[in-house]
Amino acid sequence: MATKHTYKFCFGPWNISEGGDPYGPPTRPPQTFDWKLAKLKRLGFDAMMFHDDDAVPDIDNKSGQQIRKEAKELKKRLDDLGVAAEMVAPRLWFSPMTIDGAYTSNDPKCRKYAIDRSLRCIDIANCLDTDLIVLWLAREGSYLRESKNGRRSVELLVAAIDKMLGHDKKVRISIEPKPNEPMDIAYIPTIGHALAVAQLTGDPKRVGCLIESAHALLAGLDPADEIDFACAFGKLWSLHLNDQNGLKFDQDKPFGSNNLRVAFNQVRALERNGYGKRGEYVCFDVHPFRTTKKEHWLDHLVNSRRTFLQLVRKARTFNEKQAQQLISDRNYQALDQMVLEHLMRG
Ligand code: XUL
Ligand code: MN
Repeated sequence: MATKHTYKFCFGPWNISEGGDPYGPPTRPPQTFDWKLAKLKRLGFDAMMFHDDDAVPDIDNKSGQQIRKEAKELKKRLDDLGVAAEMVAPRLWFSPMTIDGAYTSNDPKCRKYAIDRSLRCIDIANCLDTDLIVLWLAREGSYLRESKNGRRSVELLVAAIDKMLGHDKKVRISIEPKPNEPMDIAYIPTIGHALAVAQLTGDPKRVGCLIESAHALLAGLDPADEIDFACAFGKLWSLHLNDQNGLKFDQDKPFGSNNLRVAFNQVRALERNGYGKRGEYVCFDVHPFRTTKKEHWLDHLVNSRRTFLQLVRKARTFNEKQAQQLISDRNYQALDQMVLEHLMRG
């Protein structure tokens, strides 16, 4: 087991959401960005993660100069509070220009929009003093496969990432794979796909990944295995812990809410790989339940961190020696029970 260290925690402004879903309106009134930032600080989180337009609203209607000015103003507010910016992610799924995908759109004007916006996102990251850009490739897929050419889509993705790497020689790109939603089928559904694409770029060392527990589960994979796989390549640069009940819409439930054992194994994988020792953050991409009252609005974040820390304790007190003996004896029945009883113990 790696030597013990403490973790740094992070969430994004979108994780204090209002409860709207495709079938009904919000159930909580919107809060301002300043309110969310103050709460993040008060709850003792270390960093905030940003979409480009969380950092600079209405980004498509502002000049490069105006964007940099506003990003610097935000940086000053973050500094005053002692809060870091973990990453910036271009929101490439909202604009009319990304209806048919962003980097893989069939329309060259739309592809250009996506790349220009990504370069602006890098400029914002520079102003916020983070070298990490996250690409959740939301609409890089199709509703029907005959509408796009899969091989060409991979080439377009690589070309777009190369443009970003060329725009700033220090920037690192973390691809956040997700197999579906909003698309029927995505082009980069797993960490294996993300890291394979990284190898096709001009500077593979600067292209890594972000694992989200729910996204791995939606791909039918164990998030702990995805963590070990990414870490074997030295490429796990960010993490969105949450939970998910089966193959349905992306639920972003509190960490451990659905399957404590799967959560325990994620924490164990993070511990054995020394995640966080190179400055990586543990981010919770979780949402309050729609039923949540205003006064309990932040509990999913606090609870996710609480569960995480308790599972760190569980990982550190797991009797590895006894487990190894059971493994040598191929007594996996006893190993199974040992894990359950360890998790059930107070
Ligand atoms: C979408 C998702 C996003 C990304 C950031 O499922 O997880 O919030 O994490 O763009
Ligand atoms: Mn996420």
